Amino acid sequence: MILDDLVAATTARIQREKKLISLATLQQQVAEVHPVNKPSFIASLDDHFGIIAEVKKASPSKGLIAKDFPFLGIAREYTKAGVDAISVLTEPDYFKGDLEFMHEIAQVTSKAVLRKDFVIDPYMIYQAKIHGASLVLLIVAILSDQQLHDYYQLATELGLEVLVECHDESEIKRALAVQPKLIGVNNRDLRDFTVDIHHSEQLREKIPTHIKVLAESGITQAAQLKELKQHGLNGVLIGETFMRAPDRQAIIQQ
Ligand code: IGP
Repeated sequence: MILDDLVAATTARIQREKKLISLATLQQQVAEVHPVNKPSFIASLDDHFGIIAEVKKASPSKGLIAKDFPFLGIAREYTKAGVDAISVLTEPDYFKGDLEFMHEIAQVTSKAVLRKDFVIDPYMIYQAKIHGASLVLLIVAILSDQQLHDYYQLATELGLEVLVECHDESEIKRALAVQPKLIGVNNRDLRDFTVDIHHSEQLREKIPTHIKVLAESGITQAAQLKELKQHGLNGVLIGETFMRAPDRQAIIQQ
């Protein structure tokens, strides 16, 4: 399945990157990073339904999404439209992302920034911090319990917020073991790419209400937001619909 390919590609990529810049160097750099002046995304969910807008050039399920990819302009539009955070794909092989996109976006937006990648090594968490992220994604399906625990801890120590991504009830159980503040339920099944937004509504019930929950993927209409709110979801992560919108500000503000 695609996740195995993504993990293999990411593992190889990180081995290459470690040869160029060692973990020890990153650990040194992280100590010199200025504290991020960005608002807490998780705290923002206390008083409203949150929106994370994603900057994504391509994906394994949809192929090329944005032929023209003015990523800084897109991030500025998201910022002006008043989203709560910007998610930036940094995975190069399947999503045509780049850590540099996130680095530059973090400098032009006042919003929280999420590193969207397949974190399988602490190295990537240091990178996220150094390149301006305020949140990292940890995908339960690709991590052992020990890794999930250790990476969650490391991110927290570095002052990053964590979005723990789950797709089914057994993953939610594993996620709850780290006492996360924020869980994302991915509506897309990465085995066959089918999307069902009721998925996040159903799984919301399995998560204690003090934990914030986002619905991720497949959101195309404003009416769906209303429905998700009614089911106790605290926010959404939207990629393709915003990327393809001719007028991003108008669609986000409606
Ligand atoms: C956004 P969509 O259907 O709105 O473009 O989906 C986001 O949820 C999706 O990109 C995503 C993702 C991920 C990407 C969810 N989990 C993990 C990469 C890695």
